[in-house]
Amino acid sequence: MKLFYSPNSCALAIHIILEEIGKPYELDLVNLREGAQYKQPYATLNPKAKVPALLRDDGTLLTELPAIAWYLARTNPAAGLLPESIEGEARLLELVDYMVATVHMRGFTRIFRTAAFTPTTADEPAVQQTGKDIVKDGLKLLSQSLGAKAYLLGDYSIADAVLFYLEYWAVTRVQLHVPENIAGHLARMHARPAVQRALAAEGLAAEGLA
Ligand SMILES: N[C@@H](CCC(=O)N[C@@H](CS)C(=O)NCC(=O)O)C(=O)O
Repeated sequence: MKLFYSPNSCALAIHIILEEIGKPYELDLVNLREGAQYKQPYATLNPKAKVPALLRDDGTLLTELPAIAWYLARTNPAAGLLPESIEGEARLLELVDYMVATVHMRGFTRIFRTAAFTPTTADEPAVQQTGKDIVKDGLKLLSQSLGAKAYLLGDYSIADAVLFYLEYWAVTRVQLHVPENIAGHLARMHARPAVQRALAAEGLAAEGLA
């Protein structure tokens, strides 16, 4: 298996999940800053021009973070990365979709790719502010979901790897104040060896702790 990633992108969630599973895999760097997602050979392999993407041993490519995370968890049940009940799995998918489709795509993307949301430079501060508001509202809702639990679903799951990149970005890239239990979750994630290995491999170790 091979993960196509770019350092400090949302592919970090999949990188962590692969480390949690502990089976051999390869990493292939698609440097987003250099526009490698639009260049060959990646452009042909993944016409969506996004990371993460997972090249599986049968030669097929799987895209979209929630699908990759779920596939890895389902095909590696011994890692215990999914709740056992259907209700638990439905709640997990509900959270993952909200984190990726709303908090990341509608929130962080406005902050990081501001010009893509308006043709008018003068409007960019307002777009950024909207992005920050979406992220803050999202983290507030996620804080309520987390409550006093150690992890989003109680036991550790793929949803926590997804929450990690959001809270990590909030703290290190946007310097947002995050709710106390989200800061606690971030610290708990930093203590996991799989997270430490993924961060170190991406050159990100030791960032993001309050
Ligand atoms: N919906 C996709 C979105 C992935 C995504 O937006 N990835 C970003 C990195 S965090 C990317 O590849 N951006 C490159 C670009 O937009 O040019 C997923 O869930 O995997």
